[in-house]
Amino acid sequence: MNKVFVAGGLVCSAFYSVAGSAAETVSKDLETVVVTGIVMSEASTLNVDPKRLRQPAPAHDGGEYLKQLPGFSLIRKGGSGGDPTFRGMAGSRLSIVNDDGMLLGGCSSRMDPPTAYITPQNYDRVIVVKGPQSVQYLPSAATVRFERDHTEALDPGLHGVAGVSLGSFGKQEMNLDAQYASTDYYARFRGSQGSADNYRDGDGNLINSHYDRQSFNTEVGYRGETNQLIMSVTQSMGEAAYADRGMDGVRFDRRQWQLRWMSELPLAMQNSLDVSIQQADIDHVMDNYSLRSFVPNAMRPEPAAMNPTRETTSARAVLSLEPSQGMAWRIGVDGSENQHANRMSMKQYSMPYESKPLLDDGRFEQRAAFVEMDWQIGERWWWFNGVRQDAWTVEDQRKMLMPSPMQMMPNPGVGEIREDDLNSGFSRVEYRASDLQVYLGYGRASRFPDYWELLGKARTTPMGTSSFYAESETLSQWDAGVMTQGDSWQVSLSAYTGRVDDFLLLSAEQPMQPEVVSNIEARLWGGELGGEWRPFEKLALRGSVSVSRGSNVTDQSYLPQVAPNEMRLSAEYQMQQWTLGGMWRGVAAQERFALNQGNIVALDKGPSAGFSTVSINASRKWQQLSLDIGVDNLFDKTYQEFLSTSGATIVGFDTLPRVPEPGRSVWANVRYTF
Ligand SMILES: [Cu+2]
Repeated sequence: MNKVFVAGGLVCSAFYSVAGSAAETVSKDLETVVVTGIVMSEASTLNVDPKRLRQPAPAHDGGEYLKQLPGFSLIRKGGSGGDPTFRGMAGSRLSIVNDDGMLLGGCSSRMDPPTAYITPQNYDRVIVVKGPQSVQYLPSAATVRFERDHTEALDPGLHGVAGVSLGSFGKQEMNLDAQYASTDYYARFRGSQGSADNYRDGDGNLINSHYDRQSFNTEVGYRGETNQLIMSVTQSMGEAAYADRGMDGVRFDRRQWQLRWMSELPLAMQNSLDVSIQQADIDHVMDNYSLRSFVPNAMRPEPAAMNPTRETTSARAVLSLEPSQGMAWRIGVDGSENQHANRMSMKQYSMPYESKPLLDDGRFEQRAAFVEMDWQIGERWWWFNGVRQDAWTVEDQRKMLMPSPMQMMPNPGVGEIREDDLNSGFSRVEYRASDLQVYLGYGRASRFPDYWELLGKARTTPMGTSSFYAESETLSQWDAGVMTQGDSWQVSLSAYTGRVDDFLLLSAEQPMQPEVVSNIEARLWGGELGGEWRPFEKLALRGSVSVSRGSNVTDQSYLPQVAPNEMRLSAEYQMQQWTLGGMWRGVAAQERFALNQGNIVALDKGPSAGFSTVSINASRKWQQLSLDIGVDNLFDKTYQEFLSTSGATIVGFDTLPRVPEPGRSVWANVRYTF
């Protein structure tokens, strides 16, 4: 098409600056047949299609989806809303970018990580930048971008995909992605509806885990010769039961709109300007009586409910320039403001929370400027660089603190404001030939503490004061990798070693008291190894191994919430019209833990046993129709992931030490492309 969209692609990923790179072409060919297991597209970045099914069954939220990728794990809390972790890093240590915007959940107990609002099937692409090797978004240990394609050529008329999934434990999901385009204008609608009943583990234990969610996105756009304008509105609703806590989420409402303008400026060089603004409102309610039985007692005669909300406004502008062949610059600014508020009732029958005012409890403001430069320094050598500065302001607006469920006290720090300026950056050298890619990079990511670390749940510091002044943490990390391939095989390895200064560690030191936030020094290392071999055309064998390690240097102990070693082996065979696949997943025991320490999502609860599971699937296509069927946890094993949270005592359910994974489940998915 025209130039602006070519340049727009540069904004997406530094990698695509290498026009028509042979390696990219090859890996895309491999990707088209991948149903089970993941093939690395590059050593430093993962680029996957969320519409393509993975084993296990089609994921219903972003966390469940990411769990399938090497290096990722999930902190399970029930049937949905799990928190993804990558290389032992969770919460704000992962930047989750949703169509170029940042979205923060509202729940002070972390029922709604950003990925809880993401329906993977409604996106076109998921890109994971491993390590602090990008400065286009908030500095973090890894950047995960869920993206919709705004740059593909428009086919006139009506086109889209409709899908239906059914599975064990009452799981059902419907998706529709439809687009209508004329020469210059288009409209696109994406909707999904999904629900599930409580699942059972392999022993038949019922887990409080049902959910019901809907999500709708409408986008209208204009695409001219040198200008592109996009408006989009998203609304999502839901409710979810939790197996690990005393409350369920009865409302997860999100309203979001976004305006984006991409343009080519009349400059002497190839360029594009990408400006976007968006606003998101989250309204969340959790209680202990709507989705579970409430039993009154002398201490708690009535049920309780909480209604936290967050309003986020964010904007960004990025100018991409190509002053010469083999050189690309991205110069950008971004900023965001979010206001969190809350109201609650411990006597929901006689004094419902709805009758109370919403009270602001924290306000965050962030401004940043960044520059990235891609420079081709030889026929096959590239040098990538970036620097970024963030300025943060946060206000503690909590009038009252609730150090325990039965205790309220005035907040001595109300109205206090703190500011911080943080510097981040990276430099990476890459060698890129069609059969070999190698990279070595060093990055530094300075992260300002998030709402949960500073203001959530009246947390304190080791000195006993409010955690509002906990230090920002800085990750300094080396990342290296290699990817090589022959006619019938491919191998990739990525490895990292890093140091975190002032790592924000949460620990529960006394029961029923707020957690303590301390700044420690941490060390990290690990990596992912993956490969594919096609002994003959119809058979593909794949494998991956992930290893993550972390240590707490200050206390001479392990870093908590780091997943154990994991291996996946899968096979895929073409038999006439059918593709048959199977996957074996083995997870080692975890003996490296730090009891009662962790992050804003969960704390370590002790060691975990190793386990392995097997899943199988089959798929076939008839022109526009495709069918996928599968069985997860084929042998109905009872197992728990190390990172699962501990089970809560809930009427009608057994109390389990860790939330178990689902037992055997059968699923089927039908998709129609038009
Ligand atoms: Cu909640």
